[in-house]
Amino acid sequence: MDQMPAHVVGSIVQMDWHSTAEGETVLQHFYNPQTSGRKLFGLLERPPVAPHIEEVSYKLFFAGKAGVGKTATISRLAGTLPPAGYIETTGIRKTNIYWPVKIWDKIILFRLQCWDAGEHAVKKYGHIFPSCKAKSDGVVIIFSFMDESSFAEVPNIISKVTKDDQSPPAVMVFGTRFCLSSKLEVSLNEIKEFEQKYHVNVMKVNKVTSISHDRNEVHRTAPLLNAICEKLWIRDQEYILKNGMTV
Ligand SMILES: Nc1nc2c(ncn2[C@@H]2O[C@H](COP(=O)(O)OP(=O)(O)O)[C@@H](O)[C@H]2O)c(=O)[nH]1
Ligand SMILES: [Mg+2]
Repeated sequence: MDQMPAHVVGSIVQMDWHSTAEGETVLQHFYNPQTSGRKLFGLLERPPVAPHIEEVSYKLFFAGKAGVGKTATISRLAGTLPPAGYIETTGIRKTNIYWPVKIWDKIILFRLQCWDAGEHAVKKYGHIFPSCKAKSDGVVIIFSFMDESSFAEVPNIISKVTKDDQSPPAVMVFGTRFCLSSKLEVSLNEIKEFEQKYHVNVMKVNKVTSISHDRNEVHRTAPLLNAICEKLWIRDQEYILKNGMTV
């Protein structure tokens, strides 16, 4: 694991920028007028934002026990409807998510290529996990607050995705089905200990009962997307710094 202390989330990316007039103007191009949800962009598409806006592209791998909500979380980040009911992801699924952020005084368009694989495929075919992990810039490890065993697996996944790697991916941990009014299987004390031990912030993803297709969806999802983009940005800066110093 990296030895850097966990940074303060929101110290680089402007966390409330999407609610400003400028942010809303840019985000306008990300909606699908037919569904009023966000648009999905194909491999060769890009949201029609001003051409001077710089685009950066990253590969993100979503890992975690089957059923914890990897596919549902990606749909939520993409602003699209999650699949109805539980369908195990077959093979590898890639979803492109475009998200604009403001870093200092500059708007940067992040393209997050999210890789997600079904448990069955990972177990059956040995190459699936390595190919999802290969050259990934970030790994989002997902566990469920309602499943203690999924949380117990997180340290193993961290070591699996960071060991023997010259430039390990940024590691992010999301806990799904978080709900203060229910009895959680994973306690907040356990989370605190984990955060101190592994120097990562655990992002709590609220239990979603229904995804409403309104533009407020963006405001609920923005903190997660901003935190991901900030982590990736910091990893790049550290990489540049490290290599600059060793040359
Ligand atoms: N209530 C609730 N259900 C969820 C949440 N996330 C996922 N689910 C449900 O849990 C099941 C498994 O989710 P899925 O994303 O397919 O898990 P995966 O195997 O990790 O990709 C699906 O039926 C989802 O609808 C959540 O935050 N809240
Ligand atoms: Mg899945």
